[in-house]
Amino acid sequence: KPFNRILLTGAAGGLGKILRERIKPWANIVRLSDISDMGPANEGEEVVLCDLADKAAVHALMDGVDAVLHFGGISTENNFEAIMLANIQGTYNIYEAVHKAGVKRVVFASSNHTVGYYKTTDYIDADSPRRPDGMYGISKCFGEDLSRFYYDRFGIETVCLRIGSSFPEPINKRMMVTYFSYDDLVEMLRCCLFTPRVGHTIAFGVSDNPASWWDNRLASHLGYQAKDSSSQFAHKFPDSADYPEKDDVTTIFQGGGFLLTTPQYK
Ligand code: NAI
Ligand code: 15L
Repeated sequence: KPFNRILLTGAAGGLGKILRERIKPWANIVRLSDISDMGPANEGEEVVLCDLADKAAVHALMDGVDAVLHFGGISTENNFEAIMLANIQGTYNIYEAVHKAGVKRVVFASSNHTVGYYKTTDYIDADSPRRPDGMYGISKCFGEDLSRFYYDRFGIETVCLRIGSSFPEPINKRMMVTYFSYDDLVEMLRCCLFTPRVGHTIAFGVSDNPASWWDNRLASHLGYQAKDSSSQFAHKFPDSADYPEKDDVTTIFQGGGFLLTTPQYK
């Protein structure tokens, strides 16, 4: 197999559970890690409970690892202290450990909430200044800058994948735009891991949906081609073109409902 050992953090989470099965062909051993229970290790797996905020534990976690899919952390808006430990301290611990262990490539699960304060009428790319929509988005901006530093200083390659909404299917109008199918996520990760040179790349993780806010041309070297589209769910949201809706902040900004969690709207 192409890699001996891939580390997947966040393995007990929604995406981690999907990826646990799907990345098996890429590595002899998949090391799964989370702060929550992941069940027993199956063949070709190692299961390691670890708090990302625990520096010594994260350094031990990296032993013998060839590539990292960093999906662990707090995945929605929360108070700064919690986010600081899991996402800021946690991602710092991951990169220091990656550096010490000589790992060459990381995929960092960033988020569309790094740019959540753009309007739903804007069309942006990876060079557009970030506009995080809360502490969670700010922590993902930190991860993007941290990984840029580790590339510039040490040559450690990272793809920061600004995931849209990766769930079984869209559950609201916004997700008709941000939908990222599991199959497309796996294909994107394949591109992130197997493109010979990625340097430091910021890519939007999104399917080929009828409407889009994000131009992925700056990540075209990854060769990612979406196969899925939210159009298959158009019957569920027949009015999804009527967007934004006046006076509904969740439809005015790209970050959607995350905007409601900011003090400005309390
Ligand atoms: P999730 O919340 O289901 O999974 C995150 C996992 O991280 C959980 O299993 C949790 O126990 C673990 N975790 C939290 N704090 C931890 C800590 N201190 N130490 C170790 N593990 C810890 O989230 P999901 O949806 O699976 O997302 C995975 C990653 O992708 C997250 O980093 C999230 O921010 C990012 N993402 C996901 C999107 C989506 O649409 N699902 C969209 C944008 C980004
Ligand atoms: C995210 O960053 C979250 O991790 C996920 O739970 C969704 O809320 C997603 O963004 C989204 O914007 O739909």
